[in-house]
Amino acid sequence: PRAESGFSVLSDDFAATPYRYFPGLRERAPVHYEPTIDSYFLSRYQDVKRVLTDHQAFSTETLQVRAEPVMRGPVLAQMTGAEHTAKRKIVVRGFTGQVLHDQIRAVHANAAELIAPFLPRGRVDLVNDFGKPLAIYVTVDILGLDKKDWQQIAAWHSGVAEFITSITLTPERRRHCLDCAEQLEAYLVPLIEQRRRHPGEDLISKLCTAEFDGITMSNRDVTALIINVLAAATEPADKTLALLIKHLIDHPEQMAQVRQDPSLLPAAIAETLRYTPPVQLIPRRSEKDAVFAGATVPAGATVFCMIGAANRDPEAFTAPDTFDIHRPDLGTARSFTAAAQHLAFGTGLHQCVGAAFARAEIETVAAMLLPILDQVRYSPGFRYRETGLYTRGPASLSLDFT
Ligand code: 2IO
Repeated sequence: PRAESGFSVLSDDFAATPYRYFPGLRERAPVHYEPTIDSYFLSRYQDVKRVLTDHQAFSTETLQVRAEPVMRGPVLAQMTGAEHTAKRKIVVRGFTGQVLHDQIRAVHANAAELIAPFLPRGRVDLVNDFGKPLAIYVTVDILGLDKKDWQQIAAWHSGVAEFITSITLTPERRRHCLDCAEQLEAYLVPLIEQRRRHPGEDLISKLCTAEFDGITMSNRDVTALIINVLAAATEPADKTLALLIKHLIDHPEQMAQVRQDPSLLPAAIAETLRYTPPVQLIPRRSEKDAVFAGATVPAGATVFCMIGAANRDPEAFTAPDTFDIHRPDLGTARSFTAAAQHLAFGTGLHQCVGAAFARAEIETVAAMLLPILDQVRYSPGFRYRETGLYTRGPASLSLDFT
């Protein structure tokens, strides 16, 4: 497929199989302009890396329209300077050490509870039966929300996620998303006020009482952060898990190796994130004219970093279209840190603050599932299909086992 005049990343063809178009984009249209949304799409590894690390030239101002309306306040990724440093440290503390250890216990308990009813049946849709509810259950536990509200929270989350991950929204859908966010905010604010008075061990309490360099979080900060955590811990989780299991099913030799040696799981997760990043687009605003491979992006433009395309750039990875958990250029040990080679968590100052949690969550669930899902294979007649341009993953993954 050629990425030339007339080609659009908003076309049905691209949505069906984006990976087929990445080589053409990288080679012939590394700065691809979409007139209908007045945005530039960058597909080369070095260009994406530059945009995400040159914070002077490329800002996160895009989030003011893409996120703030549903986050009900400014999120971490929008902040700069001392405020960003302090509040990021507070959030890091909420996902490290003993706290992370307790969160992973919750992951394990929730995963065991959710998979149990499917064991006697020998069949599960890993996305809709398991991954999606699991992601919500875990987030509800971490935030110390009431488990009985999970379906309501899941519905509000869908609206919030739809808003953040849509390239275009009809006025009706936009209204629906904003309604979800407003109801979620109305649900959270009294809870935040109560936790301020009587703090517990949950993340909401920790955010309310935290202080760094004299900087503390307002109710608006906490609300935005909680909605941010809800979206960020939920939206990519079921996708990453399903993609990992899919790639291992499609590569039986590597599946056997991981089953035999679970210490290979981090490499399998990192390679899944490189090969098929669940977050495919990261937006930035150019603060001055910028030249890429001869093409100019004007100041004030919206720039989308194409993470899926960058992660398969042959300039950055050898045989990029091959799934290989042993690839030497993966740098597994660093894959969940600031030194990661792949760009699935972004890079630079705003790199994913939940990367260590994400790795621990997926590793815990996969380590639990693999022995249970003995002889795992696609269910008869199952047709694999991925959806999403912004976040992307399997629509479903129907599996038979034992
Ligand atoms: C609203 C796509 C859910 C994040 C943004 C500030 C969200 C931010 C991301 C990821 C995943 C989302 N951006 N996590 O890309 O916190």
